[in-house]
Amino acid sequence: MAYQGGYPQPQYGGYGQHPAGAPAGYGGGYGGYAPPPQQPPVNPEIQNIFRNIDKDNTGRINNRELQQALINGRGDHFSDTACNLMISMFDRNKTGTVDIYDFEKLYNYINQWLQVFKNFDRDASGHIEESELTQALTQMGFRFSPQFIQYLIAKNDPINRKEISVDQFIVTCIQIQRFTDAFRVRDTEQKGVITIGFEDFLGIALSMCS
Ligand SMILES: [Ca+2]
Ligand SMILES: [Ca+2]
Repeated sequence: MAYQGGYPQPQYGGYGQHPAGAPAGYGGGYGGYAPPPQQPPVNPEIQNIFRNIDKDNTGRINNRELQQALINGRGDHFSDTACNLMISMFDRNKTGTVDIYDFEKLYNYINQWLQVFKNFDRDASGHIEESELTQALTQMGFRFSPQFIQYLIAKNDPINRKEISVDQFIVTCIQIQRFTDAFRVRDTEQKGVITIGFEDFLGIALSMCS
């Protein structure tokens, strides 16, 4: 599996960890199933936001509730994919929902992405166009060909608006980061080319779909 060109080089630093300009994810969770006994209280402002989003008062926010709360620059709700992906990153007990402690981290993470998006949306159009995406990915340490950038946009943009929305931008960046991580550990000589076994390949691909 050859993957020429796009693969960031070590001199950019931090690549595959948290490329410059992209939020660090995962919030350090994974510790256990319940908040630690000394869990600090959640900021009251975030408690209010949580209560507003948790429409059915279950004390947990699911994909649908998060979708209802997040609107992109086209006035559409964030996609199923985007909300599932972000919830899965902070959902410590793997229920597909987040409690208030998970939500505090998720909320900060989303806000960091919104800030990143705003910084890269140079013309303040509310979308990321080709030149803006090129610049964003370059600053994150990637070197992609114009053709690959066009492919990324076309993949997200079936009606050919030549732009991607904020939720598509977040999903695209997270997926690229994850695949880059998987690639990098196999590219031991850092040549930008790996040989990969079929099951290993399927394992990576399927893990990205879950
Ligand atoms: Ca709920
Ligand atoms: Ca723009």
